[in-house]
Formats: sequence, C-alpha cells, structure tokens
Amino acid sequence: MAVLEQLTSQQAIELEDKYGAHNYHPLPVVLNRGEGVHVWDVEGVKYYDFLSAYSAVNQGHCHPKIVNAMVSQAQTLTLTSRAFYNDILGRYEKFASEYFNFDKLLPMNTGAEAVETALKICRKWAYEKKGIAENEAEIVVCENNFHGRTTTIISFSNDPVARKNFGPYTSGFIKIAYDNLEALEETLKSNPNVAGFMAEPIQGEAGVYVPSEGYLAKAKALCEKHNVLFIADEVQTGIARTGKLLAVDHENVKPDILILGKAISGGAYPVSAVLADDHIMGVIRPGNHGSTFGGNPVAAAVAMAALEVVKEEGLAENAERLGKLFRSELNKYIETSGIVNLVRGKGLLNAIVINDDEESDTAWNICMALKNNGLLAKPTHGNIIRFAPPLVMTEEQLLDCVAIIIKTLKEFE
Ligand code: IF1
Repeated sequence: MAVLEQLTSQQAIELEDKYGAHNYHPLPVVLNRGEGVHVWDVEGVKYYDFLSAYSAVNQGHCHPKIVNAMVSQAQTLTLTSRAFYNDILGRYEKFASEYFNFDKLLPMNTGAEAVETALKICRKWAYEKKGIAENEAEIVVCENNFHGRTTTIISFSNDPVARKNFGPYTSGFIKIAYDNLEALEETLKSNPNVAGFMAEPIQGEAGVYVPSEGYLAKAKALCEKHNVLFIADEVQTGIARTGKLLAVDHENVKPDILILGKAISGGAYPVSAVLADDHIMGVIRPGNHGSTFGGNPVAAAVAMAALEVVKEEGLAENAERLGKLFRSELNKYIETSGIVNLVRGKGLLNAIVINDDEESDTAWNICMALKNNGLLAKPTHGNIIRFAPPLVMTEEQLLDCVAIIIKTLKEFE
C-alpha cells in the first residue's frame, strides 16, 4: 500500500480490536494529530488533552524544539549501540546530571526498565557497600504502588489484574502501607537486610494519592538513619508535573536513586534514566547492565531539548500556578454539588473522586461525556478521574477547560 488512505474512527478501532492484543480498554476516540494542549481525531474534532499520555507530554504535543532536535539527530546518526561511543551521549549525561544535581546518569528507554535498573543498583550496593549477605537484600515498597509491568515489578504489585497468573514472582520485597511512617520505621528497625525503600512521591495509578506533608522528608531521614537507599520513582511526578522540577523538591529531599521517564523526552520518544551519585552508581561495571537502545543519539538529543523546554518555558511555575487555580475553581463547584466528593493533587497532576461506588461506571460515563464536550480524560480505579493536561497550558485555556468539566459534571447531578 503506497499511500495510506484516511481511516474513519470506526475502522481504526476495528483494526486494533481484530489484530491487536486486548491489553487496553481505550476511550473510543482515534487521534491523528497533536499540537500543544490539543489533539484532533481522524474526523477533525479538536480536544483538550487532559491525560498528556500519562504525563509524558508535559511540554505539549509536537513541541517544535523537541521535534527539530529529534529530526535533525535522526538525519545524522540514530544508533551506535553502547559497543562504541557517540558524540552526544556524554553531553546529555553531563547536561542531565547537572540539571538534576547527581554525579551520574544511566540511560534506559522505558519507565519499567529504569525501575528495574534502580532495583539492580540498589541490590548490588547492598551486597558490595552495605555488607548484606548475598541474595538476602530486601527492598521496601508501598501498597497500591505502580512502577511498571515487568515480571519483577508486578511481583510487588497488589493489583490483582496486573499480577494474577503471571507468577512465579520475584522475591525480596516487603510491602508496607503508603504514607505511614510508623510502618516504615518498624520495618527498617526490625529488618537489617533492607537495602532500599522505593516510593512514588504521589501515587498516580492509585488515584493521585498525595501523602501527608512531611512524609517524604521523614521517610528519607529514616532511610538515612538505617543506611537504606531512598529510591524515588518520579516517572510520572517528575519533570515539572507537580509544580516543581521533581515532586520530592516540595520537601527538599534528594533521593539516593532517582528514576525518570515519560516527560524526560516530552513524549516524543521512549527515554528513561536513573540518576545517582558516584558512591552508589559506582557499583555498576561493564557487563552488569545495559540496553541496545538505552542512551541512543536520538534519545539523548530529544531529552536535552525536552529538559531545556521545561526551564525555558517555566513549566514547573506554570503547573504550580494553574494547579492551584484548577483546584480552587473545582472546589467552588464541589461545594454546590453532590456528584464529586473531592479534588486532590499537586501542580497539574490532579484527580476528582466521584461520589459513587468503585464498581460503578459513572467515572467512565463522565469521561465519555467530557469527550463529547471536547476534553479527553481517563478514569483510574473505578470512580476516580485523573486530570493532567500538558504544562504549556495558558490560564485562559485552563478556565475554558474548567468550564467544560463543570458543565459536564452538571449533566450527571
Ligand atoms: C500504561 C498508571 C500512569 C509510572 C511510574 C513507572 C512506570 C509508570 C510511577 C512505568 C507508568 C503508566 C504506564 C501506563 C499507565 C500509566 C499510569 F495509570 F498505570 F499508573 F501514568 F498513571 N513508574 N505509568 O506511573 O513506565 O514502563 O510505562 O514507561 O499504559 O501502563 P513505563
């Protein structure tokens, strides 16, 4: 087929249904163009994107600076593998390490791979630096976590849909309640084999669950006291989404290991990274870890451009300001209505909790109605709807979106 003819939405959905594995349940909208805060479907209908590809497209769709960096690198050199050096990886590693204030960066492609990398670094550190006996290291994680889809990562998930019938599972993880310092302290005190504590600074998949103020700082202090590495999974919360460059910056915490993904490329390309200082990253030696595509020239060029955009366009500040406005406008509505229980979040990572039981399809129906009113969002965990627009949004656009959301919610009162 030399020229692709334009499909209707129905045709595109039928193709995926027939030839694609059914591992998703998408909203029935078929997109073929994006620019800034907007996406268009194949029939030409324009929408506000309130998912941003799960916070990957923080810099907005098809940001010209990021696309230009990608195209120009793609025309020059795309892949060398790490068997040889290339002239851009080192520049990116320096740029990103200084940007996030770490000694070193290990480049990977997806969030799950970066999480796996962090777990491997943590375990190796435990055996070689902390002196834990081989194969005895434990990593503490939180209930209702979401860190990705690999076999090891789902081993410590407590979501039955993500986990069931994928065993046998990887051992060496202790699960404790999120946002519970007593549970963390108790676990660290009673278990000398703990190597690390890994957490999301805000639990995304769990429904944008924001921990109590001070939780991250106190958790980090407990980790320090017990010589345990604090691993922050900022794949979703990082890169300006929550109103600071990193969500841990709200509490002035520097993680021992930082995991980034999604928006480090502005959604243009799969890029992820693990950052740590030398005394930790130094445990990784040639042959210990790697990836054919990790740190490829296109990824390096794209990530540098995407990170520059975040600073040049003040995206963290914009997310902080618009997030406050979003929650205060929605709170005014919530006071007058019975359909929404609450709005919560930080920066432009927010969610509303619908006043209906978890099994009801109200949140899904609201998302369908939002789509019909020109705004795309997705329910998470039954009765919760996540709102995460690109961070390049203007105040005027945000207020327009608030009006769409309130108008739609009123249809359900
Ligand atoms: C999907 C959720 C978001 C993540 C954190 C690692 C990863 C993710 C904190 C893995 C990925 C995604 C993947 C996406 C749905 C999504 C998600 F709803 F499941 F929780 F964003 F909110 N750490 N999150 O949030 O990164 O390997 O996917 O690059 O379709 O599964 P990945």
